[in-house]
Amino acid sequence: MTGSRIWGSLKWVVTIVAVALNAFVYFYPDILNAPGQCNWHNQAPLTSKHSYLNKIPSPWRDYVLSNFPSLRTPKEEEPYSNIRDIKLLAFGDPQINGNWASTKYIKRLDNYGNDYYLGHIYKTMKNRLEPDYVAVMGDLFSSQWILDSEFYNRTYRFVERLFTRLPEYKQNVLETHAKHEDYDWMGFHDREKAMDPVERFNSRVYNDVYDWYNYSAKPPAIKEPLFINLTGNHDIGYSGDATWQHMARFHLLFGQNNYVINYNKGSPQEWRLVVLDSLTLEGPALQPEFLDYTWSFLENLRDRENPTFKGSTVLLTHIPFYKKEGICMDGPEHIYYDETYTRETYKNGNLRSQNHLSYETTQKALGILFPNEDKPGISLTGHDHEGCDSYYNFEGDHWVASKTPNASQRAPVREIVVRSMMGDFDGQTGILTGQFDETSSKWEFNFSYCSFVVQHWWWASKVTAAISLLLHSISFISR
Ligand SMILES: *[C@@H]1O[C@H](CO)[C@@H](O)[C@H](O)[C@H]1NC(C)=O
Ligand SMILES: *[C@@H]1O[C@H](CO)[C@@H](O)[C@H](O)[C@H]1NC(C)=O
Ligand SMILES: *[C@@H]1O[C@H](CO)[C@@H](O)[C@H](O)[C@H]1NC(C)=O
Ligand SMILES: *[C@@H]1O[C@H](CO)[C@@H](O)[C@H](O)[C@H]1NC(C)=O
Ligand SMILES: CC(=O)N[C@H]1CO[C@H](CO)[C@@H](O)[C@@H]1O
Repeated sequence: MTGSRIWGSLKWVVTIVAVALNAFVYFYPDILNAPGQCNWHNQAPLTSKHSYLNKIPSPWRDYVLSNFPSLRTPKEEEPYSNIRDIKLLAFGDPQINGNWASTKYIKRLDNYGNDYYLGHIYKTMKNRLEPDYVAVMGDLFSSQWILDSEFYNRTYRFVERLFTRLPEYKQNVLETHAKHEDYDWMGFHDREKAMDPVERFNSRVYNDVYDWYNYSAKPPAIKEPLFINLTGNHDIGYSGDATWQHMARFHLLFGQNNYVINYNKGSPQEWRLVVLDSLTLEGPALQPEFLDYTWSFLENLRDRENPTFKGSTVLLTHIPFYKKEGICMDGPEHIYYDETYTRETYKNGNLRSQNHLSYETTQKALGILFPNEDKPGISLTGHDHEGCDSYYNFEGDHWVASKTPNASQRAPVREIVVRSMMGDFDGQTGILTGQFDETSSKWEFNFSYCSFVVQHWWWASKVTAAISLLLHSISFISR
């Protein structure tokens, strides 16, 4: 073969590999996962706005329409239903890193690519499934020991690269980042301290909110899913080291740490979404006020909301509930600062880390959060990157975690520790579907994972595409 023929075949081999890798990366939900796993549970067949596409027999039509959202009947034209399925995507602990002066170039490149790898997962799943809710399960960042400037920089990446959204939904982040001034956490501290406990609670109760920027917008006419950010130990710290500065900037850019949203109140389809800051339930804490606030939230939920609440609860929180060793990867563990920690001696005795909530906290919190014995409940958490699935059964006089449900005394609460979306855990998306069963008059919940692969495949798709483009340009120029 002559040189130019070898060159010509190389060019096409690279091109074919690039096309194959890109197809793989864009269509991974259907290629890598069992049928149904990357869809809502019992999802109704999709329809197209082009009638000739509706003639394609299923399941092929669904494959085509899942992967090419622009061919679908627009969401706004869906028939209105007052019994709308609960459609939530959950992303476990992205933990994005930052760059320091000492960070090597290869690591910087890795961090840069990782943002877009995670963003690719979000974009693919959001376009495919059009969720009403998206929750990031805490540990948004890799470290709580960062300055405000770095906090702004990572939040900027969070909205620009990972979880992209329309401009009006990220205006606050972009403005804060552009101003780049240290946040006035003292002001936040003063306002919080002065607030009456009932007033604080009332400011954490919402009804039928589907859009943070327009409370009257209702699905399907919402422009973005309701985006929920949870506090993680890497965002605000464990209670033994969480400061007012941590709490203030989290509230500024990611929202409140505790709140409840009631849906369909007073109707059989009633349910609620509770966001709970599990980092500030136990101490000893550096700022004991945080524990007061979170417990006060739970107590007010018990006294003010529970008496009129008849539905199912969907709980979102970072730290899993107590369970015996062996049920999940992480067993129970609490670590406290002691005299061997000489760097900041004022923390001695404080809670330094925890894998689970304690047994006592678990008993109390589950009782308050899931008050209705006949209604199934579900809790999604983060923290343990491996993920886990178990049930809290009420047996005798207390809640016991088990791999299997036991409904003999009351409806169990399922706890799903959402496996991380990081490349090392195969870029997971957790898909939670809630469907109202008319016969039993109850919400039923189903959960599945849609898995991607380690980030190297995503990198390979970009690199081969770039090389292929380069080879084509060279051969075009040198013709
Ligand atoms: C944040 O990003 C800006 C540039 O956008 C940079 O000047 C600043 O040093 C960064 N902050 C930190 C703590 O690295
Ligand atoms: C808010 O939503 C309502 C109901 O969909 C709509 O009529 C209104 O125009 C929206 N307001 C804004 C500012 O987008
Ligand atoms: C979560 O954080 C994003 C990014 O800052 C923000 O757009 C969104 O509104 C936040 N959610 C809440 C409930 O504040
Ligand atoms: C289910 O719970 C009941 C008590 O409520 C207990 O007697 C029974 O042994 C449990 N069943 C299993 C399989 O654990
Ligand atoms: C765990 C769980 O709730 N799984 C349910 C998912 O949906 C199927 C079919 O409706 C049920 O049979 C499962 O029990």
